[in-house]
Amino acid sequence: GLRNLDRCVLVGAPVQSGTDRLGCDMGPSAYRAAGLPQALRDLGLPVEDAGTVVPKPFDAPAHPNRAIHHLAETAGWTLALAEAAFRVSDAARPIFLGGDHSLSAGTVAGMALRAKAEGRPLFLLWLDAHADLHTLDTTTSGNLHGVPLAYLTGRPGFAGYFPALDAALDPARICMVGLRSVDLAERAALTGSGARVHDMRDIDETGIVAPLRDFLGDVAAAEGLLHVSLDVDFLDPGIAPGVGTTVPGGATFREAHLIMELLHDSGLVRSLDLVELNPFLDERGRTARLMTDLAASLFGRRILDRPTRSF
Ligand code: B3U
Ligand code: MN
Ligand code: MN
Repeated sequence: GLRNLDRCVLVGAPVQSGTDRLGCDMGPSAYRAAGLPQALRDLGLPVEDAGTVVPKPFDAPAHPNRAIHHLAETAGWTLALAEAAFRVSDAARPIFLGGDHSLSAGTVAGMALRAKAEGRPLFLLWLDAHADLHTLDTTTSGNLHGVPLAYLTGRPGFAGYFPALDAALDPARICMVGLRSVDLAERAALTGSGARVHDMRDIDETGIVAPLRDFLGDVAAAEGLLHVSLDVDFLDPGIAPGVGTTVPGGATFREAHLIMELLHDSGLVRSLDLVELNPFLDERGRTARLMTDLAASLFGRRILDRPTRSF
C-alpha cells in the first residue's frame, strides 16, 4: 500500500559514462546549488538526501560494435541505480539527480521492481528530444545515453552486456513526448511498438494537454505507478542551454510548466529523473534553475490555488 509518499528523497546519480562529453557528473551539485532541496521544503514536503550512488563493478565483455564506449561502467551504474531506486522508493518519492540519460536504465528498472512489489503496473513518461531507443548493435555514436529505452523494453542484444532485466516494460505503458531527433533505426523500432509517441509536430498541431490527460487517465485506471524521465533537451535550447545535445524547436517554458502542473494534479507520479544537465555548458546556472523550478511545479508549486479537475 501507499505510505509516507508525501516525502521525497534526493538521489545523486553523477553518471557521465553514457556520453562522449564530460560535465554531467556535476549535475547533482548544480541542482543543490540551484536550491532544489529548499524549493521542495518550501512546498511543505519533507526532503531527505540519500547522498550519491556509486557504480558497482560489472564485468561486460568487449562489444563487437567498436563505437561503444564505457560499456562496463554504464552497466555498473545500471546495477547500482536499480538497487538504489528500489530501496529508496519504499518510503518516499525519489528524485534522481543526473547524470546523463543512461542512468534511467537503472532507475526505471528499480522502479519496475518497486511497482511489482506493490502489485501495480509501472508507467513511464519520457520527455525528450530523442527516442533513446538504440540497441548496442544500432548505435553509431556509441553513446549509451541513447539506449536506455531499448534496454528497458527488452529489445535484443543486451544480454551479458547489461544487468539482466527482471521484466521488460510494456511499450503500451510508455508515453514519449517532445521527439524531434530520431535516427532511422529508432524510427523503425518505434513503428508498431505500441508506445504512445507525441513528436513536436503533434504538440504543435494538437497541444500537449489532451494527450497527456489521456495517458494519465490510463495510469489512474490501471492503478499504475508513474515514473517521469525529464531530459534537459526536451526544453528549447534558448531557455535550457546547459546540455550536450541541443536540438532546436524544444518545449517552451510554459508548455514544460503546464506538463509539470498536470502531473502534480494527477497525484500519480512516484519518481522522477532529472537528466542530461551539463553544468559546464550552462549559462550562470539558468538551466539548473529551470529544471529545479520544473521539479518544484511537479511537486506542487503553483501560481494560484485552483480546484483540481480530473484529467
Ligand atoms: N540518437 C543519437 C543522439 C542522442 C540520443 N540521445 C541523446 N542524443 N542525448 C545517439 O547518439 O544515439
Ligand atoms: Mn534522453
Ligand atoms: Mn535527449
